Amino acid sequence: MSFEQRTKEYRTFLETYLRQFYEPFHGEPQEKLFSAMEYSLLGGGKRIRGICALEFCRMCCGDWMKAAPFAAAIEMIHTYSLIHDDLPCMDNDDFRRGRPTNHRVYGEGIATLAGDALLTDAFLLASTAKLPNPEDMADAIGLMAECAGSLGMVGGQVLDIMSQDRELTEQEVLDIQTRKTGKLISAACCLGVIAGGGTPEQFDGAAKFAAGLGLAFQIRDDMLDVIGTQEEMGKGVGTDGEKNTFVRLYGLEKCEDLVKTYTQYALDSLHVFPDSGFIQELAQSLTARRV
Ligand code: GRG
Repeated sequence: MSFEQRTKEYRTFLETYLRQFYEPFHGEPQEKLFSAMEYSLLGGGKRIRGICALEFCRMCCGDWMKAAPFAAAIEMIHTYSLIHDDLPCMDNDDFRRGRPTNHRVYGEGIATLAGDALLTDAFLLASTAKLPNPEDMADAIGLMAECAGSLGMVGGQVLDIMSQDRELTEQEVLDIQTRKTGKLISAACCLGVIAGGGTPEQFDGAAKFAAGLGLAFQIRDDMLDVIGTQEEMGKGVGTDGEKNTFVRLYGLEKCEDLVKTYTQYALDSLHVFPDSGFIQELAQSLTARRV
C-alpha cells in the first residue's frame, strides 16, 4: 500500500470511528453541545497524532485496529486544545481549519464546554480499549493524563503565557514546546506501542521519535506563521507577533536546518521497529508541510 493510500485509510477510519462514538449521544437534550463538539472534531485536520498511534501499534503487532480507542481519544484531546487555544482569553483567533473558530459559531461559553467535554470524553473512549493486561490499560490511561495535563500540554501552555513579556533562553523555549506540542505527540506514539504489546525498547524508541518529531513539527509551525498564507493554513498567519517562537529565537534559515536535524533524530530512533517505512515517510513529509 502506498504512503498516500495508508494515510487516507487511517484518516477515513479515524473520522468514521469518532462519528460513530458520538452517534448514540444524539437525542440527549444538550444537542447544542454535541453540535459544537462535532463541528471541531469532524471539521478537518491532518490527524497526525491519531495516525501515529495507529501506525506505532501496527509496527508492533500488525493489527493497528487495537489502538483505535487511543488514537481517537488523542485526536479528541488535540481538538479540545485547539478550541481553547482559539478562545478570546487565549489567542483570540477567528479561523481554524478553514472555518470560523468554535467560539465564533457557538459563543464562548459553549466553546469552552465543548473543549471540556472533548477532553473528558476522550478518557471515556480510551476506557473502552480492550487491552488484555489490566496493567497496560492503567499505564495507557495514566500516560494520556500525564501528557495532556499540568505536567504536559497544559503545563506548557501556562509556561508560554507566563513568559510572554520576556525573552526566553533556547533551553526554556525547547522545554515549553516539548510540553505544549511534543507531549501529546509522544502520548500518541507510546499509546500505539502499549496497545500493540511492544517491547520496552520499542516504547523508548517511540518516545524518542516523538520528541524529535514534536520539536520539528513545532518549529515548522512557527515558520508557517511567517511564510504560510491564510488560504493554505486555514487560519490566521502572522499572529505570533511578540511570542517566544523558534523563528524569533533562531531566524527562518536556522529553523529550516533545525527541522531537518530534529527529524533526523526522530528517524534514528526507529531502528527498533522492523517495518518503519510509512512512519519515516510521514516524518519526512512534515518537514516541508504548508498546512
Ligand atoms: C485550558 C483554557 C485552556 C486552554 C488550554 C491546552 C491548550 C489550551 C493549548 C495547547 C497548546 C496548543 C494548542 C498547541 C498547539 C500545537 C499545534 C502545533 C497545533 C496544530 O496542530 P496540527 O497542525 O493541527 O496537527 P490540525 O488542524 O492539522 O489537527
